[in-house]
Parts: sequence; structure tokens; C-alpha cells
Amino acid sequence: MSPQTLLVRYRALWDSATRHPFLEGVRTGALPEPAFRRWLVQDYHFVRGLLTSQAYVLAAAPRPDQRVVASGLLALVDELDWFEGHARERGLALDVQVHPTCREYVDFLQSLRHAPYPAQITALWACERAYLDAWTGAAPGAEPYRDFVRRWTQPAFAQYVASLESCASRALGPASAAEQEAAEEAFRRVAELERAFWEMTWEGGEP
Ligand code: HMH
Repeated sequence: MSPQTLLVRYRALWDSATRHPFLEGVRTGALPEPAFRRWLVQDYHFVRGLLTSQAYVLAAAPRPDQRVVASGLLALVDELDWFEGHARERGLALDVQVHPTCREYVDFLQSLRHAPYPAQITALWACERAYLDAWTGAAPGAEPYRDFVRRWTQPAFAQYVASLESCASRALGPASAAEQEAAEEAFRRVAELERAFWEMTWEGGEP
């Protein structure tokens, strides 16, 4: 099993995780402002949680994977600065309650520290690949959202996702049947939680 196998096997689920009216709204400019605000604030908290889960992945990474996982960690720290800048610009408070959907996703990723490494790196790859695919579908995006589209469609990010895929591929190759199963389950769970995350932006109420 390879990362590509998973994308093919779960095509419909993957589409539901990476296509959503939210992204269509980013593309056309018809995105309801409350949905965007809710996404921005909750994604900031998601990235804070992802940073912790990725630190666990780094701790488990074999020697050849350390650089890509560590460089990704540093990019997340920069991303938090970037989110804080955008929130400040829009007058959005970041010290809000984390939405249960965001909490569930972060808790799941952090729980993977108890899973075998192939599941950990597959989940990390899937998480980043989901954003690459989602925002690529919204490109170039309406003017107010261009900076967001750019972040997850730029060549450096696509390269990072490709490097994670290589790591996942190397881990899955020699993995046992049980480890492959755990990786497949982690992939499915990431896809479901990505879909739920977009759905969350669509629910009523202010962020
Ligand atoms: C929900 N998935 C979600 N947020 C993100 N920022 C990423 C993936 C990519 O880091």
C-alpha cells in the first residue's frame, strides 16, 4: 500500500474532504463573512494543536525523515505568526473557545503518538495534502482570500507535501499488515475530520 493507493481507494471520501461550499465561496468571493471568520480563528487553534502532534512525529521519525518533519514544524511556527497577523488586521479575537470539531481533530492527531510511525506520518501527509488539494481547487481565489489561497498552493508547500508523501511511502513499504491497517484507518479519520472541519465553518453562530 502506498499513499497514492489510499487516495485512489478513498476517492469519494477524499473529494468530500477537499471540496466544499466554503472553498467555492473562496473562489467566487461569495463566501459568507462569518464562515470565513470562524474558519480563521479555529484553524489558528488547529495549527497550534498540529504543532504539538508534529513534535511527536519528529520524536518518532527515522533519521532520513527528520529534516522534512523538523522544517515543517518551523513552518507551522511561522504560520501561527501569519494567522495572528491576519486576525489582528481583521480585529478578530483568537482567545475564543475551541470548537468541538477542531478539538476532536487535534485530539485525534495527538493520540497518534501511541500509534506506529507509518500511521503517524501517513496522517501528517494526509492532513497537509488535504489543504493542498482543497485550496488548489479554490485558486486563484477572490481578492480578499488570495493570501490564504497562495499559502497552500505555492510551490514550496506542494514540495513539502511531496516530501511527506515520500516519507510515508518509505514507512509503508516495509510496514507489517497491522501497521498498514493502522495507517489506512488514520488516513480515513483525517479525511473525515477534514470534511467535518469545513462543515463546522458553515454552522451558525459567531466564532
Ligand atoms: C483543518 N487541515 C486543517 N487546517 C490546516 N491548517 C491544515 C490541514 C494544513 O496545515
